[in-house]
Amino acid sequence: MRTDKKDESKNYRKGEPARETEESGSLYDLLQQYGCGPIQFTSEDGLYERHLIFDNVSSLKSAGSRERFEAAARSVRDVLSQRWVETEAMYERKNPKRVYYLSMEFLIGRSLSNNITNLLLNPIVKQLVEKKKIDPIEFLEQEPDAGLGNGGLGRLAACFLDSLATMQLPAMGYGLRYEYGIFRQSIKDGWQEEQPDNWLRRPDPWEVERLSEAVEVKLNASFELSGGSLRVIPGQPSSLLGIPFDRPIVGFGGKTINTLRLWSTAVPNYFDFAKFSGGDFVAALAGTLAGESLTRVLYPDDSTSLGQGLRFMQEYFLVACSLADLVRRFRRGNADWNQLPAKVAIQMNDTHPSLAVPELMRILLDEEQLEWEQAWDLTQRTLAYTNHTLLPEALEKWPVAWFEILQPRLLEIIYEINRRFLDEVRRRFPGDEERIARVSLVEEGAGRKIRMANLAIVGSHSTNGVAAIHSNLLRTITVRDLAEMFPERFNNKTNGVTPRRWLHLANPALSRIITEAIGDGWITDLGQLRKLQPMAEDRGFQEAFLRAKGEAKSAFADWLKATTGQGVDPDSIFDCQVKRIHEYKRQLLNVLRIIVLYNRLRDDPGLDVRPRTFFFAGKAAPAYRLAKVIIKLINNLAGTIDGDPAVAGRLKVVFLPDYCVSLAERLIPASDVSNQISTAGYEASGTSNMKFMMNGALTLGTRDGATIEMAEEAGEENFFLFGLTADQVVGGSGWYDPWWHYENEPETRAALDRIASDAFSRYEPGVFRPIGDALLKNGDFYRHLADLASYLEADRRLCDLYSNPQEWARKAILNVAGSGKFSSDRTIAEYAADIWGVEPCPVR
Ligand code: 26V
Repeated sequence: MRTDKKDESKNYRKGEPARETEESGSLYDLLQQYGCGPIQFTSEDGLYERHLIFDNVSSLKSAGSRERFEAAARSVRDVLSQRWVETEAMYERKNPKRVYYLSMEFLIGRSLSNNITNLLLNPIVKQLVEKKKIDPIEFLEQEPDAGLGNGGLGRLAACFLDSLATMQLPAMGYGLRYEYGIFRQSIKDGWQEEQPDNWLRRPDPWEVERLSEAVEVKLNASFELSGGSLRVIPGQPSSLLGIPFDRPIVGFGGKTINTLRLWSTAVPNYFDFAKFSGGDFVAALAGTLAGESLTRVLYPDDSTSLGQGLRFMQEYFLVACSLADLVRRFRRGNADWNQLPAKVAIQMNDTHPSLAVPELMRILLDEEQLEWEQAWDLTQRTLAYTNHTLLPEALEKWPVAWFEILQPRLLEIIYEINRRFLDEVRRRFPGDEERIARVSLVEEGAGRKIRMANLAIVGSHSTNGVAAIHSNLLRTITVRDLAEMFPERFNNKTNGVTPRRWLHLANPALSRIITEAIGDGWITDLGQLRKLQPMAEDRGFQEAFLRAKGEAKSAFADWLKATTGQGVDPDSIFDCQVKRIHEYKRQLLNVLRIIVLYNRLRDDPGLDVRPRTFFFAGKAAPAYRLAKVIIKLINNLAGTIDGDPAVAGRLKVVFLPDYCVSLAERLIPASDVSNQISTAGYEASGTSNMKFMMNGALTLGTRDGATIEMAEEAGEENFFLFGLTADQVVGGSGWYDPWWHYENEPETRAALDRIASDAFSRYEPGVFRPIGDALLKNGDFYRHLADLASYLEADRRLCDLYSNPQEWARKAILNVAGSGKFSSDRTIAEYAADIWGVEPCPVR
C-alpha cells in the first residue's frame, strides 16, 4: 500500500488530476497531491511563500508589495504565535499579580520591523531578502501606521507596552480599536487639510479577533443614526457588545509576548424585522449602524476637552469592557475578592478611563454584593492614576446630565463617594466651605459637572505626574487641596521611551557604533550608555559618531527626495521641532527666531553662517484655528525663503506633512538640533526630547518638563538652555508686557513687523493678523517675546559650536551617554516597584 501511494503522488506531481482515494492520507499529503510544487513548508522562506499562496493566492512573481508585506507579517506572526499562547498560559498557571494599562490611545506605529527586531530575526530576514531579491523598504512601507493616538500620551502607552514585555512583566494593555486613527494631514496652499485615516481598510495581519471573549455592556439609552450623526435615545435601555481584537506585544529577545487588547463595538442580534418587513431596509439596520459607530474614530483633540457625548461614551465603553474582562480573568484564578489588589493593578492613563472608579464599585456592589466599605477599599487599592497635563482646558469634566442618560447608577455611586469624601473634608477642615467647593467631585453651577481628575485622585491609591517639575506643580498648584489631604498618594514617574524602537531600530548606524564600543547590553539596560562618557574625548569615536550622523542625515535626505521630490542639504544643520501644534509648545517662537536669522542675512548678505535646514512637523486639532494659522505661517515662511536668492543655500524651512511615528523614526536620528521650547511650566514632560537626546542631537530648550532632568544627566554645560523658569512664569510678579519687547528689542520688532507687513502673505493680506494679535494685542499669554532674545543667544552659541565638529561630537556623545535614565524600562521599573507591586513572570 505505502509504495502505491508514493507512486500515485509522484504522478500527481507530474500534473495528473488528484483522485479522492481512501489512501489519500493526511491533509498534508493531499496538499502535496494537489500540486503545491516546490514549496517546502519547513523552511523560513517556505513560510513566506506559503502565506503568499494560501492567504493571498498569489505567486512569488505576481505578488505586489502589499501582498508581500502581508505574507511577511504573517510569517513573523507564525514565529511568535506559540510563544504568545505560552505567555498567557504561564500567567494562568502562575497566577501572578498583573498590570492592566487602560488607555484611550496607543500610538503604536508600524509593527513589522519592530517585531522582527525584537524577535532577533534580523539576520534571517536579511538573508531572505537577499535571496528573494525583495526590496525591504518597498514592502515595509506597505504597513500603515497604527495611529491610534494623538501624541505624547498615546506614544508613551506604546513605549510602556514594549518595556513591560521586555522586562517580562505580566501586563496587558486595554484600548479601543478605532477604525479611523488620527487624521492624515496634507498641506494645501499652506493650510492643513484633514483626511480620514482608514488604516484598517485592508486586513491587519497582527490582530486576532476573539469573538468568544466578547463582553456585553448594558446602557440606559439606545442610539440611532439621524442625518449622518449619532443620536442618543434616553430611557430606552440597550446593550452593546465589546469584541476584543488582540495584538501581540513582543518583548526584546522574544521571551515574553504580552497582549494589547483593543475593543470594537458590535450590536447583539440587532435586526429590526418589523421595519425590514415593512420595506424599510435602512431603518432595519439603523440600530446596528449606530451602535457600531461608537469605536469608529479617535478624537483628534489633545488639549481641549470639548465635552462631546460620543467621546464620553467611548470612555465608558473602554472601561466597562476592560473591567468586565479583567474581573472575569481574576475570578478564574481567585475565589476571594479580598485578593483583588494583590492580583490586579489598574493604571488609568490620564482621566480618560477614570470611570473605572465608579464602574469597579458598581461591579463589586451590585454584581458581587460586597459592602460599601470593602468595595471602596478594594477599588482604591487596585486603581492608580497618571496625570499628563496641567492645562486647565484639558482637564475633563463631564455633565451630570450625560451620566443620567447613559448610566445613572454610576452617578448614584459618584454622589455617594462624594458625600462620604466631603464628610471627611468637613471633619478635617471644619467650616472651610470654600475648600469643599474646590475639592468636591461635583462642579456646581448651571449645568453641573463631574470633575474627573478629582474622581481619579479620590478613588485611587496613587497619583503621579510624568516629570519632576510637573509632579511638583501638580501637587503644589493644580490639585493642591487634594495633595494636602492625601500626600502619600502623590508621586513622580519621569517618562521614558523605548530604546529598541527609538535607537536600536531607528538609527542602525549609531546603534552599531555604540555596540562596537560597549557591547549590546545597552539595548535592555540603557544606563550602560554611561560607558560612552570617556569615549566622548576619543578622536576616533568622535569621527565614528559624526559619520553615523552623516549616514542618518543622508538617508533622510534621500528618502525625502524619493517620496516628495524635495531636496535638502545633508551638510546643513538639521534643526527640528516636531510635535502637536499648540501655542504653549511655541512653534511661533521658533518662527520668530528664523525670521530674525532671515532678516540678518537680508540686511548683511555677506554674513558668514552655517547653512541650516529647519524642519517642522505636527498636526493641529481640526478645530484649533490659531494652530492652523501657525502651520500656514510656517509654510508661507518656507515659500518666501525658498524664493529669495539672498539666502539660497544658507537657510531653508521645511514643513513635513503628516507627522506620525514612522516619520519620527526617520527624522529624529538625522537631526542635529532638538527644539524643546515650551513656556516653562506647561509641558508636562515631553518624550521626543528624550528620543532626540538618545540619537545624539543637542537640545535648545527651556527649563521645562523632563528637559530639566535631561540636562542634569548630561551636564548643563552640554545643553543649550534659555528663557524664563517656571517660577518666573507661574509664580512671578505676574507683570509682563509684550509691547515692552516690541519697543525695546529691534530684532523682535522687525520680525513682528515683517509678519504684519504681509511679507509672507502677499496674496492673502491679513491672514496672519491673528498671530500679531496673540503676540501683542492679547498679551502674549505664553510669553514668546520674553524668551526670544535669550533663545537667539543660545542659538548663537550652538551655531558657533557647530563650526568645531570635534567639540560638537564631544557634547553630542555626552548627551547620548547621559540619556540612559530616559529609557521607559527605568520608568516601568519604578511603576512596578512603587505603584503596582508586580514582578517578572518569565516564560520558560
Ligand atoms: C487630552 C484630551 C482632552 C480631552 C479630549 C481628548 C484628549 C486627548 C488627550 C488628552 C491628553 C493629552 C495630553 C498629552 O498627550 N500630554 C502629553 O503627555 C506626554 C506623556 O506623558 C507628555 O510627555 C507631554 O508633555 C504631555 O503634553
